[in-house]
Amino acid sequence: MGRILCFLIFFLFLSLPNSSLSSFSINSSTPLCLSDQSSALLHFRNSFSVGNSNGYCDYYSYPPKNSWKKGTDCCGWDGVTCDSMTGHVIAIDLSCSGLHGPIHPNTTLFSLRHLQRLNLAYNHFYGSTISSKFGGFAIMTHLNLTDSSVTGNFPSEISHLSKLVSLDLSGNIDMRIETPNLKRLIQNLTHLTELVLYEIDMTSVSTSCLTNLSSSLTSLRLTSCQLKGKFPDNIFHLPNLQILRVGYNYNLTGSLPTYNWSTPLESLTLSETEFSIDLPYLISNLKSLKDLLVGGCNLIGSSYPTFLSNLTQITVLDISDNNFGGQCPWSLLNNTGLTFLDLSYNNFIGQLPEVTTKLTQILSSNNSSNSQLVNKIPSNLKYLSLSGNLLNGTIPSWVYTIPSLLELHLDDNQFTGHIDEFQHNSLVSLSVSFNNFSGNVESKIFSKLKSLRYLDMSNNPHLSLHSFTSATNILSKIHSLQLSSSNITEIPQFLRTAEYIEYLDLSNNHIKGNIPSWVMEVGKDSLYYFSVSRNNLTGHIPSLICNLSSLIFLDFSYNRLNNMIPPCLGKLSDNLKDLNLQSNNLNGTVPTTFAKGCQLRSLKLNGNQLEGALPQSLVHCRNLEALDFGNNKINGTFPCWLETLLELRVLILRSNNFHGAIGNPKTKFPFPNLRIIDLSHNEFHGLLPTKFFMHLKAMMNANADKGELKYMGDSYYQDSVTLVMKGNFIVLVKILSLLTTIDFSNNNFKGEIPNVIGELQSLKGLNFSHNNLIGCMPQSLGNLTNLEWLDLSSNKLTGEIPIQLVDLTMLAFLNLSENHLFGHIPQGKQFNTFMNDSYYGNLGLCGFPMTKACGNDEGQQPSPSSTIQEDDFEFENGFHWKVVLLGYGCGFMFGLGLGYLVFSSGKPKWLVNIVYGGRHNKLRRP
Ligand SMILES: *[C@@H]1O[C@H](CO)[C@@H](O)[C@H](O)[C@H]1NC(C)=O
Ligand SMILES: *[C@@H]1O[C@H](CO)[C@@H](O)[C@H](O)[C@H]1NC(C)=O
Ligand SMILES: *[C@@H]1O[C@H](CO)[C@@H](O)[C@H](O)[C@H]1NC(C)=O
Ligand SMILES: *[C@@H]1O[C@H](CO)[C@@H](O)[C@H](O)[C@H]1NC(C)=O
Ligand SMILES: *[C@@H]1O[C@H](CO)[C@@H](O)[C@H](O)[C@H]1NC(C)=O
Ligand SMILES: *[C@@H]1O[C@H](CO)[C@@H](O)[C@H](O)[C@H]1NC(C)=O
Ligand SMILES: CC(=O)N[C@H]1CO[C@H](CO)[C@@H](O)[C@@H]1O
Repeated sequence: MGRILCFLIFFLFLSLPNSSLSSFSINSSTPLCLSDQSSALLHFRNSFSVGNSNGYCDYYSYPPKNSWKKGTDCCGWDGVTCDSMTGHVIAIDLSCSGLHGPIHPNTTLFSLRHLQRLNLAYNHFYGSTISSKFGGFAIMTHLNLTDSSVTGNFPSEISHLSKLVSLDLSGNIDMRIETPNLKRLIQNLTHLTELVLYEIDMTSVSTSCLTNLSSSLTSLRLTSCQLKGKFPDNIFHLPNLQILRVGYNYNLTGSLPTYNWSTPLESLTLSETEFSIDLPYLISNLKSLKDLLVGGCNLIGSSYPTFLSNLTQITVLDISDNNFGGQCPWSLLNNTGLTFLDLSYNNFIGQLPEVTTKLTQILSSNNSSNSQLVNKIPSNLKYLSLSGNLLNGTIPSWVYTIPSLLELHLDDNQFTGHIDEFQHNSLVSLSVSFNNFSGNVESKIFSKLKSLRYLDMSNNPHLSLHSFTSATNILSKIHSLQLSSSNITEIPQFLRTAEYIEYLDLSNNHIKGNIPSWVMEVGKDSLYYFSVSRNNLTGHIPSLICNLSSLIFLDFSYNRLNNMIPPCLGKLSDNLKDLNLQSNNLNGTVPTTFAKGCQLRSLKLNGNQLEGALPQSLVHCRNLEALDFGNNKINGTFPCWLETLLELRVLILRSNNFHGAIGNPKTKFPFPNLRIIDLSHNEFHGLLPTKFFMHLKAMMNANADKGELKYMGDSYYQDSVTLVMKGNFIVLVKILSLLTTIDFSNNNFKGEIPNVIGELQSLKGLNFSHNNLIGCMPQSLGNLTNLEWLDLSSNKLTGEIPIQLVDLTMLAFLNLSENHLFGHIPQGKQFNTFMNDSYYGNLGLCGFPMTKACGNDEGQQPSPSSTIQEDDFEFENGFHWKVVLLGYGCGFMFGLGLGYLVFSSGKPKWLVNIVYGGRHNKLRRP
């Protein structure tokens, strides 16, 4: 989606009627450049170094501007325009010039007082702020700093530029605008026709300040600005507005005018907003509409887009992600002007239409009423996405011959048949993954695709890729290759010359043998994502891997790699964010050289033969979210030094040789974000770490992130861990950030379960089984209302099962077996679903489902959700029950622990009888 959006933005740039580039032409009759201005220009340009240009400029091959030389007439330099009368420099276009470095606040640029147009777009100004001195260009009409890495607050002085006609500061994602400055700008810049601020942070902007936009405005572009609140209605009535793009402001609400709406709007983007849109109404009103982007919108009205066929002028249409069903509106393809069509993520059915001549049209209309026809190849189409629908059938031949196509997305449908030879050499991005394509993919299919950068063919189980992976001399421009789950047995040979490869996913195949060293050579400067997870790789991980200095994500998990982890991997972590080597045969120690500034976010080494201690240098990795060292032979004491990692959510030390007591936190706010901790199957001893439990803030707030299900990890990478949940091993492919579990099972923890455990209210799983815990089950367990599994088995717990547990309505798994619990098993709700195996080995428990009955009055079951009031026990038989309960009963804070003493010493049996007998009237001590 991100890439698509990116493309969209690039693409829409291009589709603007007048590119500002063309307006900087050099007039042959201009007088010579003034010498002070010439040196100011040179000084300005030379204050930057010249390096790589912005990706946008590469993509569209912007010409270099090389003619700036001392001693030549500056009015003849590329991108410089002088006034024909005075010789003053009035326009500078240094866009896409690869300028690197900050703009100094005292730069000589500001001495060029006569500037009317300044374009510094697509350079790298390294987080410079926009100096207030920009406000000194009194007669400036055009200012363009798009995508040039300027940051900071938008200066109020820009509103001094009262002649400004066009302002473009878009794409500077670290720049902010606050309401007062935007308000001032809008009030003072009354000549403004273009206001382009997309991707600038407007989180705190109050949308009402947009109400007074100048009526001369023709273009307003505020896509992805984090705008929220209600979009002013009157903007839809601005008499000259042709371009309105406010999409991807997820919390922006508003509605379209319902009457008297006549507008010259040609381009409208409302995708991914909360606008209510009556699409048929919109289409019948906007007669001049050429671009319409309403992906992921709140559409009201018809669910079948027949009305779309009325859009006969349309060139750009995005109705993705809207639950449209039925046949695709293929007639759109008859629009010769159509350049962009996104129908992805709907429920469209049927087959792609055939393109037909008049003759065959007559023939086929006779015999197949189903088949759809379009007049001719949509020859201007640049982007076609049909991803995520229910389309089937084969890909008709016209699709392979659209002359200008840049992107084709057919993934996630039910297409069948062969993939044919692509005839369009312009194609940049192709995805056919998650379909039922079959047959042999010959390398010649791709031989014409000289510009292809993105290829995703993964998950077509019947596709044979052997001749494709053994081919050489194809796809030399490839940046991203996805061949996951494709039955391939080797790393594709053509990658040997793929010097631009950035993203390589070969996971879940049958690749065998060693990791070839040429991969480390080819991807040296570019490869950032590399997964060969779930293959049959053998041998060691070559230290050459550390050549891949751009790596952010490395996944070699689930192979048969052996030997040591190259120690240099620790040093790679000034870029590396995710390192996954789990389930191999690696031995030796965990790399120790994590340096300050380490960027690591997840480190998964589960299921190897690693030994030695954990390296303390991991604390340099301040962004760590997930650490999984489970199932190794690592020893040492509890790594409490990890407690200062503010982002740490998952800590898994399961099945190692850790030992010793956990002790107390050393800092005030230990593990503030921890949600999953698994220390099971080690040799930890001592008391349960009450002081840590008291601070596990992320486990306390049950409602914090309920609303939407958020998964951990970036969009390109989802975390997964294996946990024991409800008694079974379960691999959680995506860790719900809601999931919180504690597993301390199979250690030697002793003492009682602290009451404070009841404050960890977002816990879904709690496992203290197979330890030496004593005392009663705290009543506070009844507060853990999200609990789905609870295992306290094989300890020495005593007392009754707190009746409060009946209120744990999510509880699906309960194991209290092999303890010294006694008394009546609570009845009702979930407790009716647990069987004997939840309780066996507790000789004192009685009632359903145990065969042992509870004394004489089984008829009197406690009401399911009754909670025990202290008052219930006061003054019966002249005895002060409250005191007794506080002193000896389970589940009352002060009495914790004493309960156990009472029974292990077998002491005041009578008291126990009275207490429990008094409560349920049916306890019989063994
Ligand atoms: C509006 O523009 C005028 C003329 O340039 C300027 O003097 C004034 O300070 C500006 N007002 C604001 C609020 O910026
Ligand atoms: C800003 O400059 C870039 C690069 O020249 C151009 O593509 C874009 O259209 C300009 N913005 C405006 C609003 O003209
Ligand atoms: C939308 O608003 C809600 C509530 O104010 C907020 O939690 C959420 O993060 C916002 N969503 C986006 C994408 O900004
Ligand atoms: C589409 O066009 C047809 C024929 O011109 C017209 O009857 C219908 O109302 C139009 N639909 C919309 C939504 O404009
Ligand atoms: C598109 O072409 C097909 C086939 O000729 C035809 O049936 C259909 O009516 C056309 N649609 C439009 C809107 O022109
Ligand atoms: C294609 O999908 C349609 C609608 O879901 C279905 O009726 C048809 O049988 C499918 N055709 C094939 C070849 O699978
Ligand atoms: C042109 C000019 O005066 N440039 C100076 C601007 O300020 C920086 C440091 O703040 C100096 O290094 C430049 O020489």
